[in-house]
Amino acid sequence: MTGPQGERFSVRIVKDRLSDPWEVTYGPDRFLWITEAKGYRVSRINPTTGARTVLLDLSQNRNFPRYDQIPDSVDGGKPWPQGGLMGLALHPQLLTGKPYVYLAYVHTHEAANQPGSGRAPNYGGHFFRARLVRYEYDVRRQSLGKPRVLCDTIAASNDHNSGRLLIAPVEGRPYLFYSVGDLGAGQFENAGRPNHAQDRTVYEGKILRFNLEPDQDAQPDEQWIPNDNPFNAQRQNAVWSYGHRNVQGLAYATVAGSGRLYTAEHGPFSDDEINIIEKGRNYGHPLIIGYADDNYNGLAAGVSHHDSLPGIWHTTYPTIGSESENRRRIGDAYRDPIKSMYPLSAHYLQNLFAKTRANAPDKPDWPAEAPSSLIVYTASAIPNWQNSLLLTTLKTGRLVRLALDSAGTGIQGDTLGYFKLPIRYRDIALSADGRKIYLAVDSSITTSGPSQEDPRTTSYRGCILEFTYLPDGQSANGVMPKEAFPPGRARRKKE
Ligand SMILES: [Ca+2]
Ligand SMILES: [Ca+2]
Ligand SMILES: [Ca+2]
Repeated sequence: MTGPQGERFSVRIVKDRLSDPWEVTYGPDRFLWITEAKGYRVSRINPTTGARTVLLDLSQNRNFPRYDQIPDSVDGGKPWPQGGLMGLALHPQLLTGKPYVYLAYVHTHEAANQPGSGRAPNYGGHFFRARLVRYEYDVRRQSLGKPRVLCDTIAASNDHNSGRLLIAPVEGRPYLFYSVGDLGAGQFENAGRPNHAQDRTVYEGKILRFNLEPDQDAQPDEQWIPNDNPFNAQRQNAVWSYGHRNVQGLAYATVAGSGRLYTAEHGPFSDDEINIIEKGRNYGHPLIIGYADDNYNGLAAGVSHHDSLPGIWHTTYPTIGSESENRRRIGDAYRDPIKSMYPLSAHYLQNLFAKTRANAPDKPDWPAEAPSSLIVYTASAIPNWQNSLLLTTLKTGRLVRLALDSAGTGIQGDTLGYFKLPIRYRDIALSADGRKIYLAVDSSITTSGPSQEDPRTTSYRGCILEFTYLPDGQSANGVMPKEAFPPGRARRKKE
């Protein structure tokens, strides 16, 4: 496959028949560590042979069955939670004395024993609970054991669980960051559920920070919360930043001498965001969508046609009077995104909202891409790629490259798209040398249309794909093809 700047890649399936691979991490052992969202297994995969070892099966640790495989007539239409088994993070000293593996998964459906769909009345939502847990990796037995729970009371949903884990340093010391979405509170089945993204005492719509090892505090749950977290009070509080909608991309990199935490976040209809996360800051949701540029004035972060729900847009999301006024009210704590993809006009949004509220058959589609993961490309193997953000998308099935500016605090140049296919890319990992890109692909395809008949894509489901960069003139097997002399641009374009 050829990229927009003529970059050439070969592609192959490393491992398929996975049950919705959700996390793929390139370990210090040069193996791929993966979680399966529905299969609830943690595995190590040899990237060369595809051989896999299951290290842990968590399916006995959830109190609900595979609703996605049970007919609604049997389970009353109970939904599978968004994600399931989600984030995984490896301790930076995994192989040198700290054999710790951190996992996030949904463990409880609070309505599992109730009849019917389990949804609270008046679109009040589906209530699940998620857990963060640390396991120890036993290299000899090839298993994960000795679980210790960091937190098991994180509210979850069938929507916007986020679920990404990342270990990143703050002032030279590594911590565990975890993203919790707003649980979709304000839209669809959760349109009547209260939204807590602006409430710093609730872990919804937040990025949380935890210790990698317990500290000396008396309370077991506070042992996992850093003593200098920004909103610690009488009780310690894992919240690191707030005002988030659905952060599925978390990445850390040092650019121009400064380390930063970057996120990729889902926008509602427009305005997928790239943010730089700072301690204690407010990222605006649901009071400011994308930039504080007033395109959502008079609108909200969601809209429904259920007139039993509050406000003019029939949602628990507050009506936004003015984004710039909300920015002024939040004050110094507010941070605008460094990039919004893509700020729709107020006119387009007003039409979309009016037609959605009326449940009109000609509701317009919207361009939000649903970014599912993020990594910073810091290697030098692919020309021009150094210090680019790479994010995968669900809705548009592509890898997006955004070049950071020289300071690492802004985006410069075009939004570049790669590997576009009618599939849902879920996560990204890079080989240590930066030549290989590993992408996790959902088991389901939601895109329809003629391109779905591409025979190649029928096998690109529930798998890990490996894209290998081919330096100029080199073919997939490393041999210079005869017709590549001289390497003509016209030929390249046809591929
Ligand atoms: Ca503590
Ligand atoms: Ca924001
Ligand atoms: Ca805006």
